[in-house]
Amino acid sequence: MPAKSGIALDITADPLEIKQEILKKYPAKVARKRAKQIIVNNPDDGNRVPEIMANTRTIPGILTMRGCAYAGCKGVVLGPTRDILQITHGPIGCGFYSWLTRRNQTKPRTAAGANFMPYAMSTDMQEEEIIFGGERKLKKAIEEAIHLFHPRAIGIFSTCPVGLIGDDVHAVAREMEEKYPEVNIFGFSCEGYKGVSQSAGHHIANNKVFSEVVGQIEMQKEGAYRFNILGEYNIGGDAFEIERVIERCGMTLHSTFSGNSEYEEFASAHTVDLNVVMCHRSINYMAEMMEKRYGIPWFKINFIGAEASAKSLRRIAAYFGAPELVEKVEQVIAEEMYHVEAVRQEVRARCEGKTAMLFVGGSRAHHYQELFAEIGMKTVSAGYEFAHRDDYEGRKVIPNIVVDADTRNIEELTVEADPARYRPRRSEEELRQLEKQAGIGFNDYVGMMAEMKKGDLIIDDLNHHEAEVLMDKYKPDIFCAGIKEKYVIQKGGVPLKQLHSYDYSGPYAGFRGAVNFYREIDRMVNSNVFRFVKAPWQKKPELTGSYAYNR
Ligand code: CFM
Repeated sequence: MPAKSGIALDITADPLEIKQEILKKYPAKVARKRAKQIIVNNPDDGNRVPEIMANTRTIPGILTMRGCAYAGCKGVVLGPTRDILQITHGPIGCGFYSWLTRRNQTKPRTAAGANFMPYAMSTDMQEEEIIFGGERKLKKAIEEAIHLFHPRAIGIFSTCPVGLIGDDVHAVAREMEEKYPEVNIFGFSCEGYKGVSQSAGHHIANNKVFSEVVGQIEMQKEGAYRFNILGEYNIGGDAFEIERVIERCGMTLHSTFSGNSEYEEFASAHTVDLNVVMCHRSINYMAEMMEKRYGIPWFKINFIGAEASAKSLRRIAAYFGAPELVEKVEQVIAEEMYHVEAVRQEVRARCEGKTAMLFVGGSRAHHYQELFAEIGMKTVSAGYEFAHRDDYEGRKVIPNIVVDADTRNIEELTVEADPARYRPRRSEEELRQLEKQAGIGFNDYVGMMAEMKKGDLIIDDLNHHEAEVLMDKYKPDIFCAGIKEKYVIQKGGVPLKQLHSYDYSGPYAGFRGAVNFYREIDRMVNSNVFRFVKAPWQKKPELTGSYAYNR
């Protein structure tokens, strides 16, 4: 494996050849499908990129990096909310393994503030419930939770067996809400098998939170510039850093969906004047629905990367338009950048020209390229686990995306303007003006591929075999993925940075986060330790096999 020398490697690998190398292991039918999901990037001046196949089923037998719909709903979108009491209706493993492994942090505003995140709550389904039904046990669990914790809201999350045996979590929620009208109780049909990945769970979560929570409370936080951030989950404390910067700028972050968030903030999120979207994949549905019902415009921002953070702050300030705000934001950026710059230059001197690969869920494979670029590192290959074509190619392709049976299974809500509360925050003309003057792309996301280079290899739903080929051919200086990949890659002599949980580190968002990230990557790519690693399979012969499928 890689003869790591500490000097930057020249990337002479031909991406088309690497693609062929990957495909040649597969049976013909599998190779045909994977060929559409492995694309050599070729953006043109008009941000047009080649088409990639995404959001389709993983071929059985392939070791995918993906998770399930339950993970996307309970773990990802609702998990970081501290005071919605969350009950996993299912066998104990689902609840336990989705409990805080993502390192989403939280901090109640007052010492008395509710925080249920230290608890993993589950109905602990047994054979008896599988055979005779689990609704009775679920009702008991809800009553027990209400008596012990007095929550304002309870979410019930369905796991695979719930769908298979036909427990009606929504009927249970309604019944229990009648009995306890002071508690908002809602269920999610987020059985793990829904859709093709956790992406389905995001959509299910968006729908329920929108229809059952948003708009329930009329509350406005103080401040003239009030907005929500959608799709920021406070992994490793990211949201704390973003909150710090926004507060310094004198703006009001009303709610974050859902890092460091509270029920009341979700319930009153419709009162703000702007939504900005960080993770497009997991929450673009919410942004669209809130615009349709309440008239709140949205645009995409990114707080990963110091430059990206500065750009995002400038756009938010431009949207509100007040000269004193614009000035204050510039002052904050200048002060923050002063500290970032010193570290960036120092780290860049050691990292310039090194190469990175990023294979993460649905946003980070794109966002983190910013941070690498800031220290002079090149991304040579990247892909998402479960994102859709719009996250790769930009939202302009949405009308051309073919809706298949798996997607059709996930409910698309019909949303209309609220007769009393719809209020366009800006006129059409003002929005067009802002697009022209501040470069804000309302309702848009250009996607990852347009911002990557020609010849970069883009791979959707990367698997184990493909990761090995990439390692072998590109010999990257760092590989970014998750815990399932970490030790295989590191045994191969390349450091792996977990971009889901951040390993034990963070925050990486905002300005202080950028400094943390530069330091961490510097430490990893310039460490000698990986040079001495010999993987077990390099010493002993490897067992190999081939697919029997279709032969
Ligand atoms: Fe969005 Fe996320 Fe991501 Fe995601 Fe995730 Fe995550 Fe992720 Mo792991 S919401 S799509 S479902 S940015 S948990 S905080 S790191 S795969 S790239």
